[in-house]
Amino acid sequence: MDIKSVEIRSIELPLVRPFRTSFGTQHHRELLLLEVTSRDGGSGWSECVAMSEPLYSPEYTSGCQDVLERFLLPALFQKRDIRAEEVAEILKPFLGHQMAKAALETAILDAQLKDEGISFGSYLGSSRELINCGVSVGIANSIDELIAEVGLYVSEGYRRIKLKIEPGWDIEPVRIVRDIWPSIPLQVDANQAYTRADYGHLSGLDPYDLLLIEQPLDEHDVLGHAELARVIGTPVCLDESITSFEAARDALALKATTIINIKPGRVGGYLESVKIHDLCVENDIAVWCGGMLETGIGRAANIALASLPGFTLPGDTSASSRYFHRDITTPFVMNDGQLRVPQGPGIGVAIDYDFIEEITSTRKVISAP
Ligand code: NPG
Repeated sequence: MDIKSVEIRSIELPLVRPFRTSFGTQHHRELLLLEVTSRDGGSGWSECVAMSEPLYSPEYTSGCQDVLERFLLPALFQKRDIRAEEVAEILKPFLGHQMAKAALETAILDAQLKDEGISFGSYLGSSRELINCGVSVGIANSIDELIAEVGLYVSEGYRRIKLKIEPGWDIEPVRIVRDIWPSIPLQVDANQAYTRADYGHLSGLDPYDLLLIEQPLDEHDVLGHAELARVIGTPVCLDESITSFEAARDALALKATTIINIKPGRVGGYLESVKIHDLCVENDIAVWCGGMLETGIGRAANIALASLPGFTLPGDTSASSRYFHRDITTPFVMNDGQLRVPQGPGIGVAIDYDFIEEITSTRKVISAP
């Protein structure tokens, strides 16, 4: 596409309930929305999944806005008529900033696919129309609150439960949830909250038949994860450590992970995600699609990705109602624990422009020279 301009907005949406993890509690989802407009009138949307503070990853919303404006957009504007497949290579000289890069590539891909009349799913290699949904449950204030929240999600039909854990909130909540729901697929996510001193403690999760433990150690401690994987029974799954195809390849070679969580923002986009998916399929490694409290715009593309054949485990791809009272697109409604992959061109969902307008705190249009 021949880019005319890119609009970057900051929006803030209240969450239906606070979401507590080992790296903090979210009450709202603040994020950037990008709309890329082409000279022939087409447009494409994306969301940048970075959080307001660099607590999950080094990126954060205002940092993303800055790198987009100062470096990434000027680099793209140097070339007329860009295809989404070229974006990563053009942006490669700028190190890191996967979430900002992913947002730019995704908006361009949306515009390109809308123009060509192709859905994200078909383009990425979707193999089914419905995906199985999991749900991520934050650290609760009490065991009673935890049971109530898990009970709500189980009654709504979610096919897998993920519990956030941290030191002091791990074996006991897992034991109780497993006791009440003996056959529900269950997994835990530590977001790097443990150290190499905790291997013995984490083996205390072994009796509870967990699908996996996600990112127990520091994101840079890949060898630590390999050591842990040798001494605990629960399969180890990496999230924060997998920031690229190369990181995934090396973690697999080191046997630091036997399952991979793919988050397109964390790895620099949907095209890199497909490369990681293909690598995992070749190596017989299960993958699942992570979530970062996306609005309907990011969710639509994630659901398309989660319909690729290697995504054999339910993802953190929940219904819109899990996050927001009102979404910024037609809401994703779960039926029998599944969501339907959008079939329309591009991300394939209708955008609620009026609502976006209402919740926009800042907006800036950056025009190509
Ligand atoms: O359903 O989108 C969701 C949330 C899933 O737990 C979830 N995400 O560490 O994977 C994570 C966590 C997260 C949320 C990470 C927000 C970063 C930001």
